[in-house]
Amino acid sequence: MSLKKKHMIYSPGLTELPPLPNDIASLTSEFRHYYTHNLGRDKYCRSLHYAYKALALTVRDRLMERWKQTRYAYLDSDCKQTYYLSLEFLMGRALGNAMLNLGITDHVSQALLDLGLQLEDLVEAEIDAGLGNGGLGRLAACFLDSCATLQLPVMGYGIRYEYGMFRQRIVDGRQVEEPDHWLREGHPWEVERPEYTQRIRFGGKSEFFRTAAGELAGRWVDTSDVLAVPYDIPIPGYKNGTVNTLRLWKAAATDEFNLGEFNAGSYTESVAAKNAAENITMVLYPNDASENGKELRLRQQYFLASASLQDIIARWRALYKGDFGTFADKNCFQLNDTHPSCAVPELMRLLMDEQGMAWDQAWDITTRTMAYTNHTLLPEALEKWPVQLFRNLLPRILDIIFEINARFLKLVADRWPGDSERLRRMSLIEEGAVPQVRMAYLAIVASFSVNGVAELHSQLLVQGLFRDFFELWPHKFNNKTNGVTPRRWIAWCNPAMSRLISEAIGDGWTSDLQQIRQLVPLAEDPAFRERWHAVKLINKQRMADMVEAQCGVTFDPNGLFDVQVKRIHEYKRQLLNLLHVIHLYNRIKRGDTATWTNRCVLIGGKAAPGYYMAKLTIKLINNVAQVINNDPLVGDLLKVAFLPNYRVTAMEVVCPGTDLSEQISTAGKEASGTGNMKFMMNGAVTIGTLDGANIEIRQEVGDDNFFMFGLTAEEVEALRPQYDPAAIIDADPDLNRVMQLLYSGHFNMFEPGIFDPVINAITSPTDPWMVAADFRSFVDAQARVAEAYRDRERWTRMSIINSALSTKFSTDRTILDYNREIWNLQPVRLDMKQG
Ligand code: 26Q
Repeated sequence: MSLKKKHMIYSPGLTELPPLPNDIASLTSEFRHYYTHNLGRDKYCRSLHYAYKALALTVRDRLMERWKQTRYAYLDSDCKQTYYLSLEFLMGRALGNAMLNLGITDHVSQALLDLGLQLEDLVEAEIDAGLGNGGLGRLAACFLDSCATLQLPVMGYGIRYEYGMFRQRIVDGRQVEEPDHWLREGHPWEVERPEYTQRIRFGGKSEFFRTAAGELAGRWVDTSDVLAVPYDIPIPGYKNGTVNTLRLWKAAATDEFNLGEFNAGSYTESVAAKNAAENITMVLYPNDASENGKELRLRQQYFLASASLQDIIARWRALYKGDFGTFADKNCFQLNDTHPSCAVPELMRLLMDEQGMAWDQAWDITTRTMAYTNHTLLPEALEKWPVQLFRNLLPRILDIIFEINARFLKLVADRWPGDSERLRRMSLIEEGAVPQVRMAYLAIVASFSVNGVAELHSQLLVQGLFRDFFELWPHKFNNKTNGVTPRRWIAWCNPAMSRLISEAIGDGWTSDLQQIRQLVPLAEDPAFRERWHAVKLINKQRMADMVEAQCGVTFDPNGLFDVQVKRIHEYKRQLLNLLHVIHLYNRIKRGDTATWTNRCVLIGGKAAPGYYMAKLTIKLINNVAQVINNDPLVGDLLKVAFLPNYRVTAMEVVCPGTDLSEQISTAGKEASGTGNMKFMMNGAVTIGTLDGANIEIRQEVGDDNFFMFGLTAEEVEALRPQYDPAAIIDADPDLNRVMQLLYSGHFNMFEPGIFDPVINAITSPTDPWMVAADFRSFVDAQARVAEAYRDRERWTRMSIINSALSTKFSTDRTILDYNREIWNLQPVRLDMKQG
């Protein structure tokens, strides 16, 4: 105690500073200060990185005061808080977003110009924070932006992976993965907080004992521990003085790590063995469907859950000591899919084993604070972990899961006496050769709210995967349709369109997207349409420049820019897109071009490294592109490119430049989609199936402004038993010709047979994704697209209407829904009004 006191300081004068000025001269002088005095660079330094870093530090300084004030305001108001627990936060770049939300972009740009520097060049020097796979991770990032903008006390908790999502290179048309060591040159946005380090247990054994009061209690002994060290990242709201926190945990070895070996004299070996502990946060798993049974992944999940909960409980105890009476009224945990669902048994353990609570009180707190969001409809993607793995790694946690299950099954048995089949179906433990823990069921049983991410998805969940649970607890289930933040996905990534919109309707739309509806009547104004079209052309040229640089393919901005960017997955049906491309190529070869719309097709996305069919699809796209782009007969009629290393930063260029957004998943398989919303906001028109949020997009814009095609989710399931792709191919001359081209090896002349698995998948009556079933309908819809695009006035009208009616898809709306129906937080207004 006295030791601790000696190291403590109390000096208000140390931390009370006036706000930093944002005028051009101050920005210039601080930028120069960081560049020369802090980073030690001089006029001979040629690396842009240091200029970026100096600017990042200058901007970060302006967040610090607001960050502190936000913390104080939350403490002072004693408000309820929500914790967004997620294994992924796909943040992308931070600099532009911070400047935008502080409202200092123009001043910074001018300050740099005075020094002979271009802001864009410095922005480009920042490496993406790629700590996520795709939709689920990016959604978490958009949520944080909206929570800060709405001044809601929400904190993100995640993992500080040393290596983020792999970089994708294309070699000979195939994906090659390279490690993404994104922290190599430092990350100026993070602040290490070693004083909040937590200790995480693994292994050992669980035992029961009698407390002094004679009660039976559990404890976890002989564990091998790992430290969790937090790094905080500021999350600025839009021009409102709020700065929230994203806290990311890094694993570190304890000092007693392998003490045994140390004492035996093998000092170096034992220090080297620290690696094992620090491996936990080394790398993001690059699968966007669950990878079953990997011990390291379960370690990551428990590590995040335990570190975050211990951190929250430590803060609670600092204020309320041992009184947990209002804990459930003041705290909420939103689980981003089942990945952090170890939080359920871990909160029980902490409350019982560490805070001495009895089961019923701990369970009451747990079930009043946990809320679970589901992001998938694919049954094979529901997370399950072998019981044996839990027993070895987290024995005390497994005890608690068993106890939760025993009490839950009793409840089910009381409600449906004698229905043992139902007990088997609903058990948290799947019996079989390898008994497994069903994580989704664990999350449902412990949560007061379970939500899907689009209307259709939420409906299908309660009719399908979670039907039994819906019957038991209908009140738990609800929908929260996804969104995207209009700050990054319009204001930042599309400055030309933002200027035009603000000139027309003022700039209130950035934080109140409802206002963008005022563009609807302007769609009928020819002069406005002309300006809108001019903006699109600028954005298409920017995208074409990127495609030229990255793929070596020339896109003419007068053509229709037809884009599908997302993870490569069979259910997303990049193959269907490709079949249409081959069909167009075939038409050109046959001279069927009397009416024609020039088209530039861009496909991009990463395949999970172990997903064979997805990787083969990338190879096929590249081979088809190679043949088409080099056929002199084709010329500008059709171009095809595969964009390597698709990521947040690439989407910032792609979505403003796109005319046609491809959202063509097999109906009933894509939970929501969020790329569809980014495209819509930026004035792209969608060609899509009735899947996920596409349905709601079509509802907003109407059938005239959306190209719908394909079977419905219901029709897909009805057709499945008698699905006969061979008959479909036979009956459709266009599809027949496409398949003939594939069979003939036209796209793999020197690589015989390599695409046989693709051909077999398409022609198989058990093809789960029913690519052939939707071919005709897709090609017909594409013909309507081509016709619409030839009428420039019509297309531009559709484009404006899509932006104007995208209001629903702002995460500001999504978050207000979460807050009204799940979190019940009070916004905390701050005195510091601007920036
Ligand atoms: C789980 C266990 C082990 C290893 C990996 C995983 C894992 C990791 C990531 C499982 C799934 C994911 C990611 C899923 C995802 O991104 N889903 C998407 O979520 C979006 C946001 O709600 C939706 O819009 C998409 O429809 C959905 O596919």
